[in-house]
Amino acid sequence: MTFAPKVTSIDRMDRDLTDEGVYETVRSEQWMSRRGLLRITAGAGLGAAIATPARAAEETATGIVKPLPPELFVPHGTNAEMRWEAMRGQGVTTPNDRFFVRNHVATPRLDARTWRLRLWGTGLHGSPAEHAPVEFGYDDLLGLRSQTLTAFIECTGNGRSFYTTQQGDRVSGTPWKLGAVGVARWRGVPLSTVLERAGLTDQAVDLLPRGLDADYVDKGENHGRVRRPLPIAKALKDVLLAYEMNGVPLPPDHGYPVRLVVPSWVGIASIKWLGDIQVADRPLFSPWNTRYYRLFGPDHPAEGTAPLTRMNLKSAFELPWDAQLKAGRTHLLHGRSWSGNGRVRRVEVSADHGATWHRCRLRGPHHPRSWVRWDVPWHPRTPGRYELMARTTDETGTTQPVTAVPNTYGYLFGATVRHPITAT
Ligand SMILES: Nc1nc2c(c(=O)[nH]1)N[C@H]1C(S)=C(S)[C@@H](COP(=O)(O)O)O[C@H]1N2
Ligand SMILES: [Mo]
Repeated sequence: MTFAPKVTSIDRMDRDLTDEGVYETVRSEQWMSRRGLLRITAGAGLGAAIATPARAAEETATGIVKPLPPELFVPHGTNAEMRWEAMRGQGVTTPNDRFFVRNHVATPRLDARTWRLRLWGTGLHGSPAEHAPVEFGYDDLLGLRSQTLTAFIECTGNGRSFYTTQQGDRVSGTPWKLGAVGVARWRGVPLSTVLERAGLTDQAVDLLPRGLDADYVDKGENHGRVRRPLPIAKALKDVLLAYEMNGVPLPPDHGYPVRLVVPSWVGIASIKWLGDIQVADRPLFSPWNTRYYRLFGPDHPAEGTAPLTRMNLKSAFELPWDAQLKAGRTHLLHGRSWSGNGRVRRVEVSADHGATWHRCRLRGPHHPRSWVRWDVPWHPRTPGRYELMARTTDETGTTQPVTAVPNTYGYLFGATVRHPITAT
């Protein structure tokens, strides 16, 4: 997909402002020089008053609407992880019935006929914060020129459990294996189109897209509705306001009627059940870019790293955890690899704890925002327990390491995963 981003004063700067680390420095500098002071806003105020109240669907214990058959999913509280064997024999995309769900609270049931997307804030022409927001209905979006994009969405904590099981690190959060990722063909309107129609100014710095699901309360503390600042440079580059997933309207659990798809970035950026977007001429903050989604811990700065942006590299076998395979036979192993940095270049598999690596055959398309399918033959000679490892190298030359540097929330586990197999 190619977007023609609008050139703003921000784009003209020569640093890569689609990277939030660099961006954070630059925007702080801009703000400091412009106002002489860095003010912190959590994006409260008008936004709260203009939100459409969302009716939560709590019919199920998980708050998830779609069925979660045990052959496809492992439930984790309000979330559901895809079992990797469910991708065996599938095409590039993850069918909607098995796409993982990551919900802070229950899936809200929204009505597209009354739904509105509201854009407001100091980064829009003639719309200071106290003025009426610019509104788009569902049909308005359907009437704009659409684009499609095949991209993965992956939870930042995907693979988190391996910090503990492989490395003995203590981390907090949902103990995902590798199933908090999926690839879909998303269709919708480029966010840049809607921003331009809403009257984006050259002064706009940050967006704060916010969901219509209920407030997120963590250990008694109410953080308000799920919302995470997005730099204008990324918003104008390749972000989609998606209303379709794999050829059908977005299912309720995946953001109906409209969600953001922020390719290659941490899943939290892809706000579901989008209700409003604050457009500001200054940096914005929310708990999702201050206290969450930075790396904390002994190996990181005390205040945490810059907010996380791109996902890292991972590889997964399309096999059950603890799969049983016949010994004395050759099996064609299948899997997928992906990287937030761009295209996957190479995938290798080891069955001897990394002593020797075998190059996999890459199959089908491998687009920079998606994953690539691969296969490799494997012959377990004798019955017993094995560990299969897969690692990938992407177009930047980065390879999955043997161990991952830990962080307290267990984000971005990127090391090779040791997949247990029993040969019988
Ligand atoms: N409004 C809203 N948007 C959200 C979330 C949420 O709980 N509420 N979860 C985020 C997180 S952490 C992830 S990983 C992705 C998951 O998308 P999926 O459930 O469609 O797989 O949605 C993101 N968008
Ligand atoms: Mo996530």
